[in-house]
Amino acid sequence: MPTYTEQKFRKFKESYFRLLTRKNLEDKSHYNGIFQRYLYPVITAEHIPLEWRYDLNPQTNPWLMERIGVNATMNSGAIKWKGKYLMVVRVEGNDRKSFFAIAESPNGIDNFRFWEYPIRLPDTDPTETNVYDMRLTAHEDGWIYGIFCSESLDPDAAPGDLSSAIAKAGIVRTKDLKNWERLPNLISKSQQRNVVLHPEFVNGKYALYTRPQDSFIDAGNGGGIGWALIDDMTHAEVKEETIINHRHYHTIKEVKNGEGPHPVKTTKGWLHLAHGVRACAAGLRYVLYLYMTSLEDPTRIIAEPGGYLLAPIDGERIGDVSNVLFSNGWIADEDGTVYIYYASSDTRMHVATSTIDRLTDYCLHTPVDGLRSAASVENICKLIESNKIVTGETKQIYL
Ligand code: BGC
Ligand code: BMA
Repeated sequence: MPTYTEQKFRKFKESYFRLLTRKNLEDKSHYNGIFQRYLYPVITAEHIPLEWRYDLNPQTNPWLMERIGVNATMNSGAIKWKGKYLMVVRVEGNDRKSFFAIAESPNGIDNFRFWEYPIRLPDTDPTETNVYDMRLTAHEDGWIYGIFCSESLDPDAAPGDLSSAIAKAGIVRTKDLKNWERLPNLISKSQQRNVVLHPEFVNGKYALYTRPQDSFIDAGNGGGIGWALIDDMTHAEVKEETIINHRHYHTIKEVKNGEGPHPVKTTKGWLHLAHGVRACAAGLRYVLYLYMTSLEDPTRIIAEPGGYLLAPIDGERIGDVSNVLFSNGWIADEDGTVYIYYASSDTRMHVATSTIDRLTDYCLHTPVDGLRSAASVENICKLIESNKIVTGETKQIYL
């Protein structure tokens, strides 16, 4: 007969495996024809392996107490690897320290499981306090690069100011996602948080999407998504930076914006996913938007639909940092399906699915932001006009 404690341990493990193996379902309550949301988040703090959090020996932990708490799983890079859908998850402990860990799924929408250990990132700088938001790029040079934010206390912070920080871009590379080689941090005149490697050489050079900012939080007077050509990733230095995607007054990206994962190559152009931030009485609001650049010249915008693609809804609105959607990972499959992995409110990971065809159609046929209310009304009136023929039919259906 198993003891009461043994039974408790067994039941606890069973409920964990039920969570891991739960089938995800399309969320039919929201429709827009552009993407499909799913009912359950794909990775939450509850998905973190029990071995990382609990002493599973009933002798030394008779109360089955959590020994190391995990606060959130969020902002994850993504890659298809040996037929599996992988995320390099930003895991944040109860101690506020973030680290990276790989979780893998057979189908991209459920059954995500973490590998046995979190990533032991080569620890090269004792002042580096926190690491987060890794973007993965399988580059045509044969390496998989991970670029992430490496954060330290600002050495110039006034005494007693324990919040001012500086953000640098840390760089690692790997061939197997197990052994990671750390390269020197990106050298750049300004702080950098959202740095992303373009998957192809451009004019024989590596190309980075950057996000220059004047201070840790403020984009400052420049801002926007930048572009820089780099000679050597083992000594990466931003020498010249041009802004390719700007911020504008009274838009979803008025305060700041940043590249999400690396863009996807389509026959019509490079498809980009980015985040835009605006300020409001409730604080910063983060939403996701798309834009496209030319295949011939990846710095030239060829389409930018007005407004956001994805904004927080329902339970997504609430979390550690509420009113935030953030994405630094998506997977474009061989059959044209796109898995958009996004975090809600710095707390949990979700997936939304779409296709390359739908997303490019959305980019090319959604009116651009006219930047003024009057222009938005004009866009609606144009659509009403062109709908006049079908409206006749619609009215008949209603009657
Ligand atoms: C947090 C990030 C956040 C950044 C700017 C960091 O300390 O870990 O999640 O994006 O501050 O607010
Ligand atoms: C940042 C990002 C994310 C985070 C967001 C909201 O600037 O880099 O890490 O999701 O703020 O807190």
